[in-house]
Amino acid sequence: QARSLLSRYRGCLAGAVIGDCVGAVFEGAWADSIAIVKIIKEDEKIREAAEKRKRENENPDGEVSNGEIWTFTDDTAMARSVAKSLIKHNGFNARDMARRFSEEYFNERFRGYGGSVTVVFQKLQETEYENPFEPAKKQFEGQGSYGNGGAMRIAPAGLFGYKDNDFHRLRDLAKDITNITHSHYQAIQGAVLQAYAVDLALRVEGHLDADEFLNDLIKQMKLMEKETERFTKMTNEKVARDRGEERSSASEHPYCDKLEKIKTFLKQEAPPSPEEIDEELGTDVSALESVPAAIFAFLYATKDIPYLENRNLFEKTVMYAISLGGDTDTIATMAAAIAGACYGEEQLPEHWKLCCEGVDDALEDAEQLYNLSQSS
Ligand code: 8NA
Ligand code: MG
Ligand code: MG
Ligand code: MG
Repeated sequence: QARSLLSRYRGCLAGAVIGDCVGAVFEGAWADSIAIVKIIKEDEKIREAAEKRKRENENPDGEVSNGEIWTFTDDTAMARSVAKSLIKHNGFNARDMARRFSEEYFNERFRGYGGSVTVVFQKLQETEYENPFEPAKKQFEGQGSYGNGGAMRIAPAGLFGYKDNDFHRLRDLAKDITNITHSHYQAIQGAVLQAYAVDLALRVEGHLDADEFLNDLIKQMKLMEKETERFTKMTNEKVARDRGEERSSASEHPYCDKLEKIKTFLKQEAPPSPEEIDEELGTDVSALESVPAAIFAFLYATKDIPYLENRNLFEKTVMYAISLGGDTDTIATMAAAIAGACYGEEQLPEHWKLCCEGVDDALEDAEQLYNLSQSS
């Protein structure tokens, strides 16, 4: 099935919005054996809302629809700022992006932002975006935030960087975008990993080879983790000392370890349980414990999953990602961005597109990013 590049761009950004909107319903939920059934029920609700909307649209003289809407959260609010800033400047402009992040937050504070990132918005505004990277560096006593707030918004960078076909340039772009709010190396590495995954997904032709996909990611992440190896070792040892342990057993290349673990999960006979996935990959608000889960969901969706037999690969990715529990909107938005880039807009269910807030806006941004990718 040939998927046009434009369809992939649109699938990626609109897909990300859908993952956020549907995932947000389940944010913080614990994964359990009936998680998928609850998600199917929610999907039924969306289908009914879409039917209602369509009927009302066909009958313009009838009652005006105040039809139910699945609203987006901080993930989409920030992703659209990234997209619009890249489009406006045909590249990265730190001050402009910082301003967009902050203004978006102060206009709509209710979008469910992370607990600490709002301090950054406050300081950025107070200093009139003079030094757009400074406030983030001061977070967590100078450590920087390791939250997934960089990775959750990075998909437009994957679309913007696609034409260069250059991992180093894409890495630098994802770093810059993330550094405005998240300076911890794990937040940055997670955002780079997610950007790479989107880029690779855009390039998948025909059959998706999970091993090849993972090996490509591991190759790039090895280089990145090599650079932070010594620092990671020091940090791990300090944490161990603080806990009164003699040695640290923590890894110096945690992203590569998790990507390897995904390979194992995909190969093993019995499907991994939600508990195992949470334990080995993680499903929380940190970048390290959510980006690998999103990549895993995307790859696992090519398998047979109970209750999802009649769904396409995009739907399976989103529903399975949500079923992992934890930071569901963010894991689903990241998994959906990758799946949308791989499978194209054709796989986005009509009723999700109709009822998720912000889909049309994302489609327009995607179109403009596509146009930029076609001009040099
Ligand atoms: P952030 O930078 O505020 O980080 C999120 C949280 O991670 C912080 O509030 C801290 O608890 C913790 N954290 C990050 N760095 C450190 C550190 N160096 N030391 C100790 N603790 C640390 O915000 P963000 O933009 O990264 O957050 C993104 C997530 O928050 C997304 O999931 C988004 O949807 C949102 N969110 C998630 C939930 C949830 O429970 N899943 C709820 C509301 C909002
Ligand atoms: Mg969110
Ligand atoms: Mg955990
Ligand atoms: Mg979240």
